[in-house]
Amino acid sequence: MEKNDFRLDGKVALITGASYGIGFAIAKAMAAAGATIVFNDINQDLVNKGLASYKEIGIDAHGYVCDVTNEEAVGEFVKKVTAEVGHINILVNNAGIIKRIPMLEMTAAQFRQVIDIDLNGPFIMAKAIIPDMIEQGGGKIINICSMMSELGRETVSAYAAAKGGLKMLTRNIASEYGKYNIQCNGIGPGYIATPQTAPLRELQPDGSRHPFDQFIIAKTPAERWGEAEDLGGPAVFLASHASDFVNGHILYVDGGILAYIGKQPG
Ligand code: NAP
Ligand code: GCO
Repeated sequence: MEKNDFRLDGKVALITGASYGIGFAIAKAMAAAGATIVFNDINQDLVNKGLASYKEIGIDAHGYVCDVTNEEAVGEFVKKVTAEVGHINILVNNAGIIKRIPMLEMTAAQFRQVIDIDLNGPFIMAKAIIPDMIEQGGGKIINICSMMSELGRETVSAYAAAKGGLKMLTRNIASEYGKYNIQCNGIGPGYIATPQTAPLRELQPDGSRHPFDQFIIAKTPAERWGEAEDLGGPAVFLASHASDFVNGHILYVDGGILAYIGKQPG
């Protein structure tokens, strides 16, 4: 093992939807390991907010407006980044949404929207970037999966279908492009305290913790929600030479939820 196997110096990392949240934390960790950071979000206001946040912590990031579901826009985005910043060595498919609606009340349009962003988006991004990775002799793709890549729960049918599909897209990219020295792996975060899960952690009118918040604490051996920063190290590992023989793997960073039956009530 070379001493700098965990470094990302000289690499360009593109993290989608990384103005804040998990994407921002992963970008922070990759920058600390030496990577040049590129990110996108769906409007200029969010990109500007992201650029200011990166600047605040000393990261000179490159921000672009791009909707990951728009194949033409993604093609232009990737061309622009390659011309203005350099060849993309690391792609993190992080952008994603969730809709918490009972399946029988969810419209097909709502279902399609989640699938479009959470599954079609990563496909479109990877398809746009893999050809240049092949030209460059290899690359790293990290798809941000979920507990819902393995488990279901009420109200998240579209999200679970998307994240289950993303697990298999990860394995398929690994299978199809591993021969070009492209490693495609997933990170499956547990329950992480970000804007996406804020509704599940809202204090109740009587000041008590949200029932779902209490449920997650009981289901997690670590007895806490994850912080976005908990995902930085695993992401740097999967983006670095230290993981060159890891391919098609979903690395669950969940405090032990998937291993644990849950704390007995009372
Ligand atoms: P978040 O706080 O909602 O951030 C998601 C980011 O993606 C936002 O910046 C969002 O922009 C952007 N985005 C949404 N649609 C997009 C599109 N079409 N094109 C480009 N960017 C788009 O979510 P998060 O909690 O950081 O989660 C990030 C990823 O981790 C998601 O894939 C999520 O499914 C996954 N995840 C989260 C958790 C968790 O507990 N938080 C656990 C497991 C997996 P807007 O603000 O404009 O929507
Ligand atoms: C939910 C949560 C989860 C997390 C995450 C868990 O409503 O159950 O939002 O889906 O976002 O995906 O790994």
